[in-house]
Amino acid sequence: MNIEVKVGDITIEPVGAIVNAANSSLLGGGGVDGAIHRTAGPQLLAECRKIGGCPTGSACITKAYKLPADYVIHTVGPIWHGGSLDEAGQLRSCYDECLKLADQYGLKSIAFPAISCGVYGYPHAAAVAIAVNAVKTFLTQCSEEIKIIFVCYKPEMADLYRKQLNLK
Ligand code: AR6
Repeated sequence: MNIEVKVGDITIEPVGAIVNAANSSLLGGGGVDGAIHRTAGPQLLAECRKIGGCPTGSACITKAYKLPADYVIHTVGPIWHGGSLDEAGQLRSCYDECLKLADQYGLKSIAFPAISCGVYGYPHAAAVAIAVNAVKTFLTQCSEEIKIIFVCYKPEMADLYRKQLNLK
């Protein structure tokens, strides 16, 4: 499987697209969203403003401006409310929609942060299981070679991905 797990800052990844864990306004925020907008520069916010928003579970693509990636795929993860509001379905949809865009744009690599695992409060192990399942399903169905990188800010999160992927 063409899947890698890394600890670090997603904004330095020179990939086809980095995924942004955005909010539905697409107008920036804290966490990985703040880091991406800070590094990309104000043109990213201007392009996001034109898009006008993105519903939870959906994704949209922009240029990456000063980032080393070619594109940013913005997706809006669910806020965790205890699990009865289809948070799992919405999180799965985030991964599926991002991967669909990567495929449509013919990207060779895509880097994901742990969507919804910061201020949105999704339980980490459950979120990691959804991320890994979505990516594995995509890779078995996809005809093109595409590399998937899970970039984790914290080593504990990387351990969860490695465990889910049966990597050492
Ligand atoms: N590189 C990789 N991962 C990161 C980075 C980074 N530079 N910075 C943080 N993380 P969060 P969410 C990890 O809160 O839960 C924003 O304000 C972080 O440790 O960024 O989906 C948006 O505007 C965590 O594991 O996203 C929304 O309002 C993961 O990225 C809201 O937060 C996601 O944490 C979205 O919340």
